[in-house]
Amino acid sequence: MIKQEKEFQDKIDADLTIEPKDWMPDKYRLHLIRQISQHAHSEIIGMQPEGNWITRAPSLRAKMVLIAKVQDEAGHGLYLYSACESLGITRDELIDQLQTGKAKYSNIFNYPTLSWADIGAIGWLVDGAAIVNQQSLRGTSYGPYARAMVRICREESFHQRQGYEIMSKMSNGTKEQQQMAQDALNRWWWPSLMMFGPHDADSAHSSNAMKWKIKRETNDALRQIFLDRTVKQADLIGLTIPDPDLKWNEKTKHYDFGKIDWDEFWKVVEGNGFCNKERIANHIKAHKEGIWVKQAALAYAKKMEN
Ligand code: BYC
Repeated sequence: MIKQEKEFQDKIDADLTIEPKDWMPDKYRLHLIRQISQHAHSEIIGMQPEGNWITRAPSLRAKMVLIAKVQDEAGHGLYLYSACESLGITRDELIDQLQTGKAKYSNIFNYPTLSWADIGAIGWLVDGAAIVNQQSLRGTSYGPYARAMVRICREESFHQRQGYEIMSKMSNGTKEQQQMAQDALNRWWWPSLMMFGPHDADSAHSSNAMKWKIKRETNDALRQIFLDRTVKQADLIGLTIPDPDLKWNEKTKHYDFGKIDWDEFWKVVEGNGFCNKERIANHIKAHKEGIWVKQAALAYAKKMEN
């Protein structure tokens, strides 16, 4: 091992953060660009399924809360793009990777939002899963990524409650509302479990990610934390988790659960989910239509420099 590499690993082992100007192996840098950009793209694409319901929110309060949440996601994307740029890649390159399908984003945002209850399910399950993952990432070894996570986690916590409130109201509402809430849970449950990525044995990047403390916990460990927490929350509001194999395991003190459909997962992340094409087409369109804003902002900044 070359001297620089040893010093780098020693820092990580001592739980010190790696900062943009520190020496780092290329593989670490590229690993982070891949993960942070995937994370940023997820925040930005994730605005679409929720944005779909802003005009149809059932009350002014619900509309205001949803708008605030969607705006937060834009902010998360921006912190994450900035963290990613500190690794030596430009925003334009990152956006190009997303729009040409070179970069992935979370599987979950390729499912449609069919009813208002889906907005509840996204906040409760999707943000709930994201919090578990992101709380762990607050301890990630790359300083700018870890610091971005602190604020993001606070906001995600509000998002999770926003979703749980909707689900709780609907499951305590009319029979039709209860059915809508259960239907949303049925559709979002399994894709939410997939958000944590493949099982540890099939996770190509986990071994380096754990060695470099990019990940502090494995995909399966985080999935289990989310599952244990969420089953109890579903019980509390009278909803049923759509898994006949779900049962409490007295020995492990965790819930055992059924098989995840990994064929569906790979189909979706490889671009063949319900909404992949629509999500990317919307992103490209928004960029084209908004180019004049970017040009005006850049021209203004240039004028101020002179
Ligand atoms: N979806 O070796 P693995 C939000 C890919 S947004 C798609 O385990 P890794 C919100 C993976 O990229 C929050 N692809 O990978 C926003 C890899 O393929 P590549 C989103 C996935 O990186 C708006 C391959 O599968 N959160 O909360 O060690 C509204 C093998 O996987 C997924 C984050 O992005 C997936 N779910 O672990 C509401 C968290 N999982 O790259 C809410 C940050 C895996 O070799 N990311 N793949 O082509 C991470 O923590 C990690 O990247 C993962 C995957 C746990 C996701």
